[in-house]
Amino acid sequence: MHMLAPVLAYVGLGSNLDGPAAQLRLALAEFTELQDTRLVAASPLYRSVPLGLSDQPDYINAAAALVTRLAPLVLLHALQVIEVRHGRRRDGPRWGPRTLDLDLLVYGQTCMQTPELTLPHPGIPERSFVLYPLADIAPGLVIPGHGTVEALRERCDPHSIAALREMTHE
Ligand code: A4P
Ligand code: MG
Repeated sequence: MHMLAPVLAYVGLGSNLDGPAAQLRLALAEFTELQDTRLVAASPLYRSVPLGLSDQPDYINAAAALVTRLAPLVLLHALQVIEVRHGRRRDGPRWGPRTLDLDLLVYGQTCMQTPELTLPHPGIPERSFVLYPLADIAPGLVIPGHGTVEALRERCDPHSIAALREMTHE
């Protein structure tokens, strides 16, 4: 069977329900079980002010690097299986609270725009909860059309995000 060459991809993790930090730590462990995929880096966890609906708990956010032979849509579907396993429901409001949100931020240098998948993820340039963790694991990563993660992070609001202390149980 034809095998795809390995590609470096980045995933943004977010949760603000049912023990968000534990949700993220478990999701990172589940990444190590993904078929044809290796977890190569994970950022520390951050606490961030909710974007969108403000009447919801703070989020815990992180980013992870994967080397994968899965095609973009196959990887997205594998991430959605993990979201569902974490009790993710899609009947709430857009940008409302969730147990686990996994966004495919970047897949190599691929640019695509389909109803199911936009790459790179369009929210990256203005989201400090994406750029702070991503800059920890990939400061020199170029977001196609937007420059490096480090340069984007320097331009984003530092007041809406803070590193989470280690061993916090929230
Ligand atoms: N989709 C398209 N492109 C992608 C991509 N690159 N990665 C499609 C993942 N999914 C992508 O997503 C809706 C649809 O987007 C999917 O069916 C997929 O095919 P969803 O996860 O079902 O719904 P959602 O997450 O509620 O919508 P959306 O617009 O993706 O919201 P965001 O942008 O994920 O924002 N505040 C803080 N502080 N931290 C957060 O993590 N997250 C959100 C959610 C809001 N506020 C937040 C945070
Ligand atoms: Mg999402």
